Amino acid sequence: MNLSAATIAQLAEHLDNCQRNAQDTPKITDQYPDMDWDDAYAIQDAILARHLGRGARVIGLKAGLTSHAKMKQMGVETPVFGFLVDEYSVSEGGEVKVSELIHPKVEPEIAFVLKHALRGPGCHIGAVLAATDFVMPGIEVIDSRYRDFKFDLKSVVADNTSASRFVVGGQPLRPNQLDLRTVGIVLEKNGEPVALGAGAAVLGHPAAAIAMLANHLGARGQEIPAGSVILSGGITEAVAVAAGDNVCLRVQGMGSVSLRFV
Ligand code: OOG
Ligand code: MG
Repeated sequence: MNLSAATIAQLAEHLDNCQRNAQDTPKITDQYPDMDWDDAYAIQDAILARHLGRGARVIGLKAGLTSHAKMKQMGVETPVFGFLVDEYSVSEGGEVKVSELIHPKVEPEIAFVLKHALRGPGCHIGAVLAATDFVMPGIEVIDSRYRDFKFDLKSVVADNTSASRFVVGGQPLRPNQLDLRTVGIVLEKNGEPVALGAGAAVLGHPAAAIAMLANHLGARGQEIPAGSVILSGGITEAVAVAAGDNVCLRVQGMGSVSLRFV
């Protein structure tokens, strides 16, 4: 760790305020170039503590930058992990108010719901599938607090990996009812397909992203709790949205899930 406890607390407060006020900021590594990975996750943890202090509940976790399309779009090379709190959850077909966000984008994802906790190290796809109750379509709304969505990995980790809203829905399936590598997805905006892909775009198999998350948490003495929803990461590039947009994700054999921006 290269940052003092006071600096970590101050950066957490700053990013938390940016999110709450829908205001952007230059990426924090501009001012703190020595920030390391532990500092970045410590800032994310301090933001989580602020949410919990306001009465929020953690309802899930997310992996991000798990596909080449996303890594290329953002110019980075390593997956990152964040948390999902109750206020991020949008009901199926529900509304997202763009006035509460800075510059939202949507991502097509496969969501996992676990029946057993998962703990690394050594977690692999097989362990993930054994622990998975069901998978379902999910749309993540990301909203980097950084100006023009420009960041490096440490800045985006500190900013809880741009998490802001998500919706899950459609037809849940047991993991043995489909091949998550070949499952096809189409993301539509206002009825037009804007992105398409297949599950294997995420690390060869979306369950690999969940295994990486379990191994990441295991190294910090934590686990993925049973019952959590986990977003495995955008299969395609993220797509910018504006008020009035209707977004629908169709996943082969799993129906569709949608939300509206107002
Ligand atoms: C970081 C979060 C990326 C994903 O699914 O790849 C992410 C960002 O691109 O702002 O959630
Ligand atoms: Mg995502």
